Amino acid sequence: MTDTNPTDLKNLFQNTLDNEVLIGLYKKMLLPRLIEEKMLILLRQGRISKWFSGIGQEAISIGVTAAMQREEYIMPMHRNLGVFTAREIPLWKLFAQWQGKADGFTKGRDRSFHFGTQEYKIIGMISHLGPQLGVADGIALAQKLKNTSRATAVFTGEGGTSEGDFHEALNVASVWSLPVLFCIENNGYGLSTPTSEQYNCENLADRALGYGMESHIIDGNNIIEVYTKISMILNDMRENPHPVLIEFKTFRRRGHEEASGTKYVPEDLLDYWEQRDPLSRFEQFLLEENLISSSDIENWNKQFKQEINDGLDIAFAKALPQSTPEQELEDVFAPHTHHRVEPQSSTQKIRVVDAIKDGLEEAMDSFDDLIIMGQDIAEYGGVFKITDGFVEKYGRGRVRNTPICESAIVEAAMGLSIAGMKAVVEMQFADFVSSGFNPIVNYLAKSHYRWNQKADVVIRMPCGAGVGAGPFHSQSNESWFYTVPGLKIVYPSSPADAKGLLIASIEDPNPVLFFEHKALYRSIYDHVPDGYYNIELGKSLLIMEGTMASIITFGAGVHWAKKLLEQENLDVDLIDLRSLVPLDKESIIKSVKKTGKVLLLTEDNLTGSVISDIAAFISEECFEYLDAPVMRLGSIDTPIPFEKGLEDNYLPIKKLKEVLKNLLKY
Ligand SMILES: Cc1ncc(C[n+]2csc(CCOP(=O)(O)OP(=O)(O)O)c2C)c(N)n1
Repeated sequence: MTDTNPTDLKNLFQNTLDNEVLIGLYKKMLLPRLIEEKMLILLRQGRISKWFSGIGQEAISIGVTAAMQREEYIMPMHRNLGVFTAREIPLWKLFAQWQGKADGFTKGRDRSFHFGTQEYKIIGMISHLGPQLGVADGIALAQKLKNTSRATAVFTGEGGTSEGDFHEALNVASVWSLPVLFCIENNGYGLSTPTSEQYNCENLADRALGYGMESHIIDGNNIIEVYTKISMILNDMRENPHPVLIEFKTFRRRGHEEASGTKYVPEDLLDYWEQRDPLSRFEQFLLEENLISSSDIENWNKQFKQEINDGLDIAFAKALPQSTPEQELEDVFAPHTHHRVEPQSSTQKIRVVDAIKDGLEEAMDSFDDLIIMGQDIAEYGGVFKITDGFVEKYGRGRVRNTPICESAIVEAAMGLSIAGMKAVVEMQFADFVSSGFNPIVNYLAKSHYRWNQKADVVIRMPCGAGVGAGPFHSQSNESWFYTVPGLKIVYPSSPADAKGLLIASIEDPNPVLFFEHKALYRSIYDHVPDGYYNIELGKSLLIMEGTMASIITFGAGVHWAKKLLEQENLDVDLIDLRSLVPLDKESIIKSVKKTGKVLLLTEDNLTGSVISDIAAFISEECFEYLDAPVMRLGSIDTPIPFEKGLEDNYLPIKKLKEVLKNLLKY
């Protein structure tokens, strides 16, 4: 609750602004209010499906957007209609978006405000709320690295501040001095949960102290206060990049979404805030100051209502998406054509780790906009020493130690991509990706399909068992991602492949999970070409050629199978898939049709593993060519144990010979 006397308008709006600015702010607030009123009518008529109301909160969206420069990114939430209207997005296009029309911002693939538009420098939310905040960090990082003197504004409700993403994003922004304006709209309720059940401190702005960050509390229902204070704060942030946390005190006057109502909100609270309506009170002030007249108000209402109706006419007449499964599939990934770069003839015999380091270095030399981020990767060189010496060569701007916050860093990588840069994120161990799972599967994976935004990010995943590292440092977790459309999965088994595939993954504008088997890092040597070269994703490699059966595998499995086939001198095809998405289905089919028998081998525990899916595919595609059931061999369905003997029992290596023998005998 911000002021005691809601009618002392002169005192409330202590005005230092030009009349033109004042009237502009008023009109900017009026438009979203009128749109909302119209939407509520359409909702009741069943002509739109859902509505999240920002009535009573317009001063925040409008004040912040008006204070931002047009080229600065704004990242709104579900109650920030004013951000979209203040950036002057054509109304018909907004309406078409809400109606799921083909000409909306997502071709009908996502609803309401879940979209971004580079044209208007607005990056909308995903439903999960918090990831916005870390993405803002990435955009602001790009601005800072490019010395643009631009700030980035991002919104959250007070409910969203309880998510880990909030903490991570603020911490990263503070540690890296990023020019992010974090705007909390504290509107009293998160769905039905009052603030008293959401957090246990007096002001959310106080949290800034813990992050070493500047903060302010602003009356979110006072457009002059919002606009003037935010303008000043932004000027300072542009000159001297640093994050600022703002807590706007306001109130959600309608239900969480229209249909859910406000039964749980005390009447007197609603009355209190109705008297403090940001639009009507400001209107009253402008009238009292003789800056506008009743007929002005009438005219603007008429004009805006006409514009809204015109926009609705256009949107309602627009077509629904006419699409085919093929067209939908085409948009899952950003288009990318592989341009083969031939390897040089000179080679060096090096290990997998050296080859990955080489590949990263070649990519850093080739892409000035490539940023690497990860825990302990700077001076320390990463726990596997892959980035050793990188800071000296590329500087701390491009080789970034991160706090322990996988979500925020994946989100920041997404933000870099939105701002036109490339990112490689090193997971210290693939196991820890679970702490950054949400932005990978929900933000990176879906953004091209949803609104045509590439996620130019490679996530390096040191994975796998065989090093006695126990349940949290040994997992093969590629299957966690295999089921998610929009992610590429690459998994090399040799040094030369690791280098060429890593470079190709970095060239690719899509999100790639790049698995690096730790047990192979220092045990496998190979002649690796010098210089820059790439290997196309989605092409398997026939490691050994035979006629009796096919072993199809990847990662460490390639070496287990190769050793056995060489020892036993067996006449078997050995296919190293090298990438799981895209999958080289053609080579799989060709080999199975030739041999008629197939063993799929994985290090992952069998249930739900990638090979299980490939087995189903082979059964469907090659049934009449098979002389034996499709066989699968993977680890047992337990967590990976630590002790060497237990780990040996877990892994499938010991069983490989017998399973293969049975297959050949079948
Ligand atoms: C991770 C996640 N959990 C739950 C939800 C469901 N949900 C959507 S909005 C919302 C309330 C958000 O409250 P707040 O952040 O205060 O924003 P407000 O709606 O009040 O503007 C909830 C619980 C969600 N979208 N994402």
